[in-house]
Amino acid sequence: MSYKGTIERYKKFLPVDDKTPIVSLLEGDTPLLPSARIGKELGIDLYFKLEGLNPTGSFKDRGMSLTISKAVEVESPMVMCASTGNTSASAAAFSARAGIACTVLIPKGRIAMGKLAQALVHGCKILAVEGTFDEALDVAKALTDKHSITLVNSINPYRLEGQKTGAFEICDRLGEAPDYLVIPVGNAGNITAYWMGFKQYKQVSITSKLPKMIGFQAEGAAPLVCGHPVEDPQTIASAIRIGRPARGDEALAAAKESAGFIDMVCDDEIIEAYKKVARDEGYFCEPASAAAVAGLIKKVKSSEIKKGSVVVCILTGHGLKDPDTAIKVTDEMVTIKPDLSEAEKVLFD
Ligand code: AN7
Repeated sequence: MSYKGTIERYKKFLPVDDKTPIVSLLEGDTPLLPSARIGKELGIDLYFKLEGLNPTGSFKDRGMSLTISKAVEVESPMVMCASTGNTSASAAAFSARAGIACTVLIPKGRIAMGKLAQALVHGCKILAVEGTFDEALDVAKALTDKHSITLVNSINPYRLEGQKTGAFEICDRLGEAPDYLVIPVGNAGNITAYWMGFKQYKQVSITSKLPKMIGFQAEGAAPLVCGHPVEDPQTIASAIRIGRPARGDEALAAAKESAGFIDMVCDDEIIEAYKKVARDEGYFCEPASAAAVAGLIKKVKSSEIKKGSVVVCILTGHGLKDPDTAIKVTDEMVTIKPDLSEAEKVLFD
């Protein structure tokens, strides 16, 4: 049996035809891991979608496969994105695969080390912008408006089309949509894409129900919760340090239409959940992904998410993307001499 990426597996639901060149790294088909402990503690039937197991370590690969394929189809000379790190890593990898030029704009000093390493090693052009992500995106938009360069941020509709395959996989695996879909929100493309995917699968009767869409932003970067843009967003979860989400209106509409909501969690809650997933579940996700887990825990405790329900939580990116944060928020290492008795003393005294 041959391996298939997202486009080949879900061709009939995507805007492709036989002439579309498929650029794929066999992304998607990520595990839906049943929770070992957190679900039981909360009294819900909980699954984690391990999007960090995509080829570049985040969910961005789903949308990037389709977006780069379409850019190659129209013979675009270059693709470009602004990014808090994961989009740039994915764009760099898929462009390398396609053999197409790629430029990424990143907020200087504000993206996680693993993500920067990825962009560097794939050999794209990197512009480190002295400013926020939102300001970098403004420059990317201006450049792509003026020159013949394809913007591959989630303003590009193909990004959402590709990312909706995550919703398809969940329904295919569970037999229908869950009661709740819990997801972190930054530029707001992913929650928008998942909602599109669930609605499309309901239209063709693959699922009979739709989930409530529950999104979480970080407190210092929560424009959709506060109801206004945030000029200088702050959070330890650098992936979602975004003050003017490009798909904000669609995300709010998805929450409303589905009878869900978008709320926020603070950095302490994010870090607590980040360690809890690693320690109670054995899976290492990045801080932005843990925002969803933090929010989930809070909302089950407040009964805004009902006990007994089926919940899928999207763990959007791999923990190894951001080793600095992992090391910064833990300090449980004991230094010893290479000596048996010293080791025994530390372990058993
Ligand atoms: C791990 O890479 O915006 O709400 O430029 O990397 O669809 O933006 C990343 C976002 C959640 C939020 N989790 O998703 C970028 C970027 C992780 C992320 C989000 C991001 P959206």
